[in-house]
Amino acid sequence: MYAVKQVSTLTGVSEATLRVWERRYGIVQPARSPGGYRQYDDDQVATLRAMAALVHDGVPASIAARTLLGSDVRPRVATAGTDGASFDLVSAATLLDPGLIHAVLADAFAASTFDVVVDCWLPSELKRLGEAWEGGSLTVAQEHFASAAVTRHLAARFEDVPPQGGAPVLVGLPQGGRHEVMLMAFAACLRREGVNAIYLGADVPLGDWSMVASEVGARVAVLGVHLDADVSPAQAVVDELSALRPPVTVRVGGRNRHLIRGARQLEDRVSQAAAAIARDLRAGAA
Ligand code: B12
Repeated sequence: MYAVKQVSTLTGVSEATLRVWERRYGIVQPARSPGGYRQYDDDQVATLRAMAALVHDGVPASIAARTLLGSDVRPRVATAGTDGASFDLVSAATLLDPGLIHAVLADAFAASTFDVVVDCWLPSELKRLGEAWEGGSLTVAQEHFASAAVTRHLAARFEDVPPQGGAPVLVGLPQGGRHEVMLMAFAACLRREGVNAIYLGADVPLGDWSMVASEVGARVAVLGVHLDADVSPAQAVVDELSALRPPVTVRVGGRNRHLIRGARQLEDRVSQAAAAIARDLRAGAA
């Protein structure tokens, strides 16, 4: 167990801030010694270190806490005209209210940087959406309503940045794959990094990948690999593109990416993954 002073040294966060994070966000709940002093365990120190790193990267403390605490915490996105009530993506989906979902998205993107929204807020909201759907409190139609609104919003952000030429990067899902939202967010990040992202979207047939790569002269492709059922179609795309001469380098993102052979794995945070590709392209190493 660690005392608050030791935790402050270990995390680089002042004792006062540690107490504020605990009181305001419930980020950790340290035990108390018989004398009433806070006592932190290793897991709690690790959580506070992660929180400190996010805040250091410019993530607002409230969003950092939400990200680390996962979907248990209801993100509050205030919307205009709702008498101060706080709404979120799941509430907007439940109500099937187009004006509200538009406001929730506009507010979320206005409240923070694009990167923070797509790296922190959006994944946590999508997970909550999944839990509500899985738990039966949201119908398929309500989930579709929300996913489609988010995808449209992200697509608009993609279109906001005109294509700038340069080495094309193909972005899509393998045959059968339909979990497109974070891929769209990733493609918008790529565009914002100045990369010539060619967005192919969901369920791209195997044969089309090499055809498109040859057509546009792409040397890099990015695939999202989510469900177990996506693994084998994704592997087939990687095998086919790597066999082209010259080969197309494939990068993979999504929760099942580690099951793919012959492709480099991208990290979870889509903005960071896009930045890494942009860096590699600039260095000629993609
Ligand atoms: C929206 C949604 C759908 C929508 C997708 C609409 C769309 N346009 O995208 C629709 C309705 C089509 C759908 C269908 C299905 N879905 Co669905 N879906 C979801 C939901 C709610 C959100 C998906 C999402 O965007 N997740 C993205 C983020 C939040 O999670 P993540 O996958 O862990 O991704 C992280 C990283 O990997 C990274 N990332 C993701 N993609 C990429 C890509 C790149 C390039 C990079 C760098 C990073 C990156 O971002 C996240 C950051 O932490 C999830 C719930 C959930 N927990 O994810 C279920 C979920 C993924 N779906 C699920 C299921 C079962 C299905 C169906 C099989 C249901 C059915 N019976 O038909 C089908 C399969 C469709 C298919 N063939 O692909 C399950 C999967 C369970 C499992 N472990 O395999 C989930 C988890 C829901 C649940 N709890 O049951 N789904």
